[in-house]
Amino acid sequence: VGSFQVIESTLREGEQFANAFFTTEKKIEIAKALDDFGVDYIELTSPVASEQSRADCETICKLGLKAKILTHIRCHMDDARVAVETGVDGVDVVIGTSSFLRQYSHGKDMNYISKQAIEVIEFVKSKGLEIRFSSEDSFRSDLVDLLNIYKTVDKVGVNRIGIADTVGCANPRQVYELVRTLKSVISSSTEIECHFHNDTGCSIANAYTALEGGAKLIDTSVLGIGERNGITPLGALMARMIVSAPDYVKSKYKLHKIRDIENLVADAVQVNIPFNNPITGFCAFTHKAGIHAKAILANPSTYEILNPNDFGLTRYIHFANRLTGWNAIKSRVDQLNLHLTDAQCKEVTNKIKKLGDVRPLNIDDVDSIIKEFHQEINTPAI
Ligand code: HCA
Ligand code: CU
Repeated sequence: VGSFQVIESTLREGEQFANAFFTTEKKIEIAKALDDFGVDYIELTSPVASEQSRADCETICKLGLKAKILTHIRCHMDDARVAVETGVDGVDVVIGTSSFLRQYSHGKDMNYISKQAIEVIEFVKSKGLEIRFSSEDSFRSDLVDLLNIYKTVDKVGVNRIGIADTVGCANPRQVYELVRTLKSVISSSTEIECHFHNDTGCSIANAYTALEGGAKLIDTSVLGIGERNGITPLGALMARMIVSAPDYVKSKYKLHKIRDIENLVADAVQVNIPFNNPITGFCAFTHKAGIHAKAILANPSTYEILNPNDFGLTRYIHFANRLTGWNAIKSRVDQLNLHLTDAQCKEVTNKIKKLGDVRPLNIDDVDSIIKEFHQEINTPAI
């Protein structure tokens, strides 16, 4: 899993999110932020989707970003002819291969798909551009059909072949097996790219097992936005991968920018950051139970697999509640610059827990109990 790459699709898959409407300025801002973060590729909406989509694609190609710019098209010469004129570095081509999509979407058989794919691939390559061929709905496609089409395009020569879990049905084991199988039939110079929808909550796990199986590239979007409930989120993938490949992830990506990028996109599509989002959810680094707080104060690794400092964030000990413990309260006492012995800290903790049994507490409640207690013990009895 050591050296994976990110194909960031907020400006393609993400545009398919129910709330998304990106102005040209917003697209530029997002593309620059993603580039600065360190993604390898930025994928843009097809230039044939609309006139403005085409113009925006050209504009982003001219920004001179480090990331390679891709656009995403149907496996059709009409689209390919427009795509190669936009200034992109590469073209991602996709066609549905499952019987569902063949029957109800484009209505083409596998022979036709092969012929079309070869023509498009050769054309894009003749323009000196990178090319990826992907099958849509790969996990509900016939395996023989799938391997045949991949072998065909691999023989013609592509930079990447893609697997797409278009409906989010795949589980990690199926992903691992399909990637392994695929790897055994294509040439070693062809990379495997994967695209996972999150309908059943497996998009991050599937991305991980794909990499374990030998895939090299993962499609992401910021906060996972996309069609329906979206795809593998960029931030969550970073959380997963910093644990599995810490040196690589820390040296390659500007992790402390994640929060800004997520805020930028959340704002643009008018959603909140989910409370339980990896890394940036409001409580992602909040520790509450007394036992946890005590251990965290002694050594954060006891109850943290991610270090908030790696993302420019800080941990928080939630001490204003009835589950609190005297170590957490002692640390609050220190923060308040008051001096209490351990025994006194235990005593004031009991007062706090008692009130916490009656109603929810906030920090002010705790601070006043501490201050009152401190004053009492320092006021000489008359
Ligand atoms: C879609 C297409 C796609 C394409 C993925 C890919 C999918 O919007 O339906 O190009 O690999 O999920 O199949 O996003
Ligand atoms: Cu998709």
